[in-house]
Amino acid sequence: MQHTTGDISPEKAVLIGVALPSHQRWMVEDNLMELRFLAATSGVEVVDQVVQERSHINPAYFIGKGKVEELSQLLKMYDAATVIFDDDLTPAQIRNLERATSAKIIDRSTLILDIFAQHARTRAAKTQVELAQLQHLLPRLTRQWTHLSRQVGGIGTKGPGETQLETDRRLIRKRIEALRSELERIDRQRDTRRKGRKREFRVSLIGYTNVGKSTLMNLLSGADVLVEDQLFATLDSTIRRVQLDADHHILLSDTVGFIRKLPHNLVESFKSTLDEVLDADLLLHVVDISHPVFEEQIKTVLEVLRELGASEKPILTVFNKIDLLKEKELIGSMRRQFPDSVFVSATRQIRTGKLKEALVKYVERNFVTQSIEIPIALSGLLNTIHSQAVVEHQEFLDETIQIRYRTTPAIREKITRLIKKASKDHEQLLANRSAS
Ligand SMILES: Nc1nc2c(ncn2[C@@H]2O[C@H](COP(=O)(O)OP(=O)(O)OP(=O)(O)O)[C@@H](O)[C@H]2O)c(=O)[nH]1
Ligand SMILES: [Mg+2]
Repeated sequence: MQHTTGDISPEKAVLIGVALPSHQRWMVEDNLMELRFLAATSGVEVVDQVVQERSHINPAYFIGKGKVEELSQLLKMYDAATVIFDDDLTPAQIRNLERATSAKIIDRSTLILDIFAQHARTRAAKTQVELAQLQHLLPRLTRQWTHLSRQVGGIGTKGPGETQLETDRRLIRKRIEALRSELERIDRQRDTRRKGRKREFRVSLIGYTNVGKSTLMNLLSGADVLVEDQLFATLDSTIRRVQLDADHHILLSDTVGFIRKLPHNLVESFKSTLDEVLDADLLLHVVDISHPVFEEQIKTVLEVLRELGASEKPILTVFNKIDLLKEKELIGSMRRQFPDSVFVSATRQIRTGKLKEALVKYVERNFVTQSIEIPIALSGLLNTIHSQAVVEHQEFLDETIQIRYRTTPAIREKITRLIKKASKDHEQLLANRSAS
């Protein structure tokens, strides 16, 4: 898509939504509002929108033939050359609509993919987006796709008797293969890094796009993750250590937001970015309670989690942006529906202390209690134990120290190992002394 830079005027587009008998009109209108936000994020100017009520989808044009006529007139009137549909179209529908209107026809998935492509910064994100784009494009390739063939064209790229379209398809498949193996390589590197983080309690921020996940990340961790009033400002995972209070800390990750009808290819290729979600001990589901359809957004997020295979994870729901809330009664009714949830404003820092307290409780649930008795000679280990665990009791006896502490199973293991090693070293020292 063309973007606004300098004095080039933005691409103009008309939005189209279809209301079938099973859809409620307000929902279609609301979906179009979101589509408008998507278009704006992608740098397109929306000049008008059309909603058609139909009893069924027209297989040839998606909308009715009469509406296609009306659409052509609208495009002429606004001097616009792009049409964006809220639904995904079949390759034949795209071809027919392009012929009938001479405009560029874009569906919701293509638009989302376009935004992802614009926002991708790292090598991993760029590779994932390009893979998803090509997989979406391949079955929809209707015209000559001269871009790629020009890029890699030349000797050996054109088989005898092949049409341009076939060549393009073949090139795309080849590129898909190359991107897949590149992703596998990136994944292997990530796995190595991930192994080092096993010991900590891990929390993943998840939620619909633009709800304030990155704002919360920055607030809790002092990180500097990009925050924007845009859809999909964040594409890559960021991980930070967050100290909740003197005794508890977590590893917090921020990642890509979800949206209604997230293209399947995209979920597929972002699976490794979303591995943080699968590895988490707790999901922090951020909801924008000031959004008119936040309850729909909650449902969408839970659906995507199911698709990822993460629906069994414990979830702490955080209702954000309470500063924008006009009807405060909503808080009461949501609290009844989600008894363990917290209500905050990340930007105004309202009740964010409550969020930390709730997180401490989750970390504690994972804690185990351990009672030990160590020789006084090993008192040097006390500092380490105090810094890694919550010490509940400590008593110096004649020759030993009794300690009871709480911590994660992994840190308990680490402390046990340290004590074993220190005892061994100590015994060795005693043996050497008595020998000399
Ligand atoms: N009024 C208000 N605005 C907020 C609050 N929290 C976040 N915002 C705004 O909401 C917008 C989106 O915030 P982000 O933190 O980028 O949201 P995100 O969930 O990370 O979004 P993506 O990464 O795009 O999915 C920004 O303009 C924030 O300033 C809040 O508590 N109150
Ligand atoms: Mg973000």
